[in-house]
Formats: sequence, C-alpha cells, structure tokens
Amino acid sequence: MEKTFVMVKPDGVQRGLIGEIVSRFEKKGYQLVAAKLMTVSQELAEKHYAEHKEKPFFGELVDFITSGPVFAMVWQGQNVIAGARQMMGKTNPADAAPGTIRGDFGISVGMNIIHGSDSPESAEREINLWFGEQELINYDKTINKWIG
Ligand code: DAT
Ligand code: MG
Repeated sequence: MEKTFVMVKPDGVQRGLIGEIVSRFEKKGYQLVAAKLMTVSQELAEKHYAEHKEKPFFGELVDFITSGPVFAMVWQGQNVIAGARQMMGKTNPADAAPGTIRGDFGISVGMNIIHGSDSPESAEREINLWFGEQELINYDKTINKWIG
C-alpha cells in the first residue's frame, strides 16, 4: 500500500493544528503508520530540502524548519501521495483553495503549515530520512476492506 511522508511544520505545531491535521487525514480514510514530535537538526533540514539548495530562500527555509518542534508522520492509503498534496493545497497559501489545509490556515509561503512528499520517489526518500524501519507500524484495520 502506498505511503507518504507528512509533517506539521513549526508554525502548525505552535498554532495548535496537529490535531486538526491528523483528524483530516484520519477522516479521509488514510492510516497512520508512524508519528513523532521532534526538533529538526540543521543536517536533517538540509538533507530534507536538498532539492532547494540553490534557491534564494534555502537559508530561510532551513532556519524556519529548525526553529521549533515539528510533527513528523507517515500515512498510508490508496493514492495517498497525491491525495495528501490535494488536501494540503498549493504551496503559497494565497493561492491555496478554501477547504485545503494551507487554504484554511496558511498565512505566507514561508509559513505554510504542512509538508507532504510530492512523488513516489520523494516519499520513499523522505520516509527513510525521517524514520527508521522499526518505527513504521504495520497493523490491520477492519475498515480497510471498505476503503482499500
Ligand atoms: P511544497 O512544500 O508545496 O512541496 P516546494 O517544495 O516548492 O513546495 O518548496 C518547499 C518549501 O519552501 C515550501 O513549502 C515553502 C518554501 N518556499 C517555496 N517557494 C518559496 C518562495 N518563493 N519563497 C519563500 N519560501 C518558499
Ligand atoms: Mg516540495
């Protein structure tokens, strides 16, 4: 079953949005596979955002993501990578549709509440970067036969 990496960023944690975000993913029918509240080291932040290394906002991005605790998660479900991106909304909250997480709660492109992997390759890379294999919990839910 497809898995993706999702993270409530420091602004989302500070604003008390962990529960709201977890709730939206649960209600959608996705299954939580792993979760942890953690601070992010400079090294992890730079690895996570490696694709943006040359961008002018890279320093700001790394400073932001290391500025306070984040809530890192792995979610599983049919088409969850694209589905999570749809639930998040566009990168800039100003362009994100109402009903999406960034559209409903985001303020600026720098502080846009949530991260989600953008492709199967990113999902695999990011899950392995943020979680050890033993942290991914495999369990059956009887609901799976209704949503699988
Ligand atoms: P996404 O988080 O939607 O995958 P991205 O991968 O293009 O977007 O960028 C990663 C993060 O970098 C994004 O969530 C917020 C920040 N960012 C992107 N573009 C930016 C910009 N023009 N100025 C400042 N921060 C930016
Ligand atoms: Mg991205």
